[in-house]
Amino acid sequence: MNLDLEGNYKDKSKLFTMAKEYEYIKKQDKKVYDAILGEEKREAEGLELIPSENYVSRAVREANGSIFTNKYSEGYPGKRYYGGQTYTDLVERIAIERACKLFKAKFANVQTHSGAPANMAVYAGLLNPGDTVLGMDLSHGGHLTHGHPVTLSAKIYRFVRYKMKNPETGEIDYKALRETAIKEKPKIILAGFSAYSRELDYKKFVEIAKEVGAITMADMAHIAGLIAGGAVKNPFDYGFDVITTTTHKTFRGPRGGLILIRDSEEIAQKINKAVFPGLQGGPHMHIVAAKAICFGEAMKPSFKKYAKQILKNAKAMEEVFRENKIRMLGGGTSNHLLLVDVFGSLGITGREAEVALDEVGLTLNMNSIADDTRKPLDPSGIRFGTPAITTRGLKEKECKEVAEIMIETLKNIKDSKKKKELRERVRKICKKFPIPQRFV
Ligand code: DSN
Repeated sequence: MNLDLEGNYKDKSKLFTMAKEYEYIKKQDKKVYDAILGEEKREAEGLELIPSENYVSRAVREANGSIFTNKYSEGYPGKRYYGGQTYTDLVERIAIERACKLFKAKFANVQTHSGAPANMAVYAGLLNPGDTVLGMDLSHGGHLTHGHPVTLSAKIYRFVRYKMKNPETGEIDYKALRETAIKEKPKIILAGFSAYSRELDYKKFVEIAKEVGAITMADMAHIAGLIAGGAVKNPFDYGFDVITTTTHKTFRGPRGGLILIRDSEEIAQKINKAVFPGLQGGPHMHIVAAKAICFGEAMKPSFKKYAKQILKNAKAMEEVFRENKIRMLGGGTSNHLLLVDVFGSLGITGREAEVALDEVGLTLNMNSIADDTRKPLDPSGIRFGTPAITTRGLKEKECKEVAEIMIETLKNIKDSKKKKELRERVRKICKKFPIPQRFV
């Protein structure tokens, strides 16, 4: 094996050497094996800038592939509907205990499959059909599951929105939020985002919610790892009632969801019932085991360092974009991501930018910007972030170089020769910073 005891590559010139892990797949199913190897090569030879992606530890992947996948365990620890639950109970209790400790919550549901079902479970547990939720507008950074008309939740519940007051600073229009809350009487006020680069004023949310008698829910899917690592504020410190999150993204765990309840047993029971039997059947216990490992990793001092470095790296990229006078929504970043108006600044669309950057080995996604006049499938912006490249070991200096490569690519979008040179620069960084196999 080309790995040292820490799981890092001994020979850094080898970009991917994990093939040995898949010897059974190789023997049994060559087509799937080739697809896995292709993905490994893609991940190893390019840099992942999608702010919701990351590289999990070897231990998380091992738990993901563990024999817990064989087991049905409907119910909750100590109250299951099938026999043979000694170890599922054990592992789920570990996951719950660690999740509660990390976020200072009294209750946690670790069974929800991902972020969208976690949000749906909160709505289903705490609302009646037709009830109102006040959430962030999608084009201002909110998420599809915060009531976009294409979702099932929008067909069942009534969503009303708040926006930023000023897209140049990212400040939320708290005055309008309060007025809407008083007028619409939401049962839930929802804070959270998937394309917003600033911190929220949780205290203001709680004050407004108290005034109108609403429950406060924070969808922290993007920044849960930053909260766990102490790099940004925890909504529970300001009195929020419920947090939903994914366990991948900045959290660096398996693809999955998590719901945390600050202290209300009544809310916790309603949400547990909504997850099972309301929305899901048997939990995916191999994922619950991987979540427990991820939460354990997030408790270590090295994770705190990691979370802080994500922010420093994003700031370093911000500087380069500012120097180049490229418009950033929110005027920059206070978290792990940046949303850049490439159409307004450089006259190229988000899609064109995404394709060109992919050609040089930088993966990110096109994204709508606030009140975008362009369509979501070819919007004005791109969204990128630093969680994955920070896991890979890049620091401020290298992140600045990545930002410079991005800007050179965007300014030379039709110049194939230039893009080839830039591709080589990305490859060099990838060779110097291979994907770590184990980092805790
Ligand atoms: N798909 C996730 C993201 O990229 O932000 C949110 O669901």
